[in-house]
Amino acid sequence: MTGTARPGGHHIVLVTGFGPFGKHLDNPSGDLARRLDGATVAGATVVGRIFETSTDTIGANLAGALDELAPDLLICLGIAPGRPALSLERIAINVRDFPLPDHSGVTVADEPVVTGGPDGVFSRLPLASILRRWRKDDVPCHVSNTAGTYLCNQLFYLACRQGRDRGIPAGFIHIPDTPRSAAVAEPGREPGATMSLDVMVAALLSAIEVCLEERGDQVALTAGAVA
Ligand code: PCA
Repeated sequence: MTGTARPGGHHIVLVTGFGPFGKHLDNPSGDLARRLDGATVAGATVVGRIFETSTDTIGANLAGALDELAPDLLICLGIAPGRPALSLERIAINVRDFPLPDHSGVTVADEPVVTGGPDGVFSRLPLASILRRWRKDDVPCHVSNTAGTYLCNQLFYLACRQGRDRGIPAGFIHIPDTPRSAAVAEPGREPGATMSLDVMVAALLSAIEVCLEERGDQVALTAGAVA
């Protein structure tokens, strides 16, 4: 594993979630980060943080948490309402094009995340190994080729770049609604796909374990999609 080994070999895993946005007053990605905070996985300590869903603060919040904690692994989480499975995001793109205002009321149309940055950056998490573990554990999951153009893509893009600069694995996982968050966002509506927070907590703990065990072996990612 790369990263900053502390005295005694103690490692830190940073897991981030988001606060509310739009009609998603109850964002399960924040709940998941909170639930994982303080967990121990393979001797590493998980620190959960919740970021405001605001385009102007997200970069500083990420950089601040990375400077403070110097983690060995960074996994960012956000909700993708309606998706039926955990989405291992493959690529972040250098676009902010918001379908709705952020939580501070800011809307951005067709602007880059980082001016002059590369068009796209790949996840630095061992996606194939996580996918294999989740399939073995019967966790609904897939590799997604788009994280959208909203705050999650913005954070994912920044996380990949920061991860590369700091020499640590970093990436993004979109999660489904929970039964409760779906009911809060769409009161009175038939719920779409949901997944319980307990299932997601267990899945994230095993994904973290896989990331920490990964020796950097190249495992082919067989998760192609027809457009
Ligand atoms: N999901 C949104 C932003 C915050 C969140 O949890 C997204 O997919 O961009």
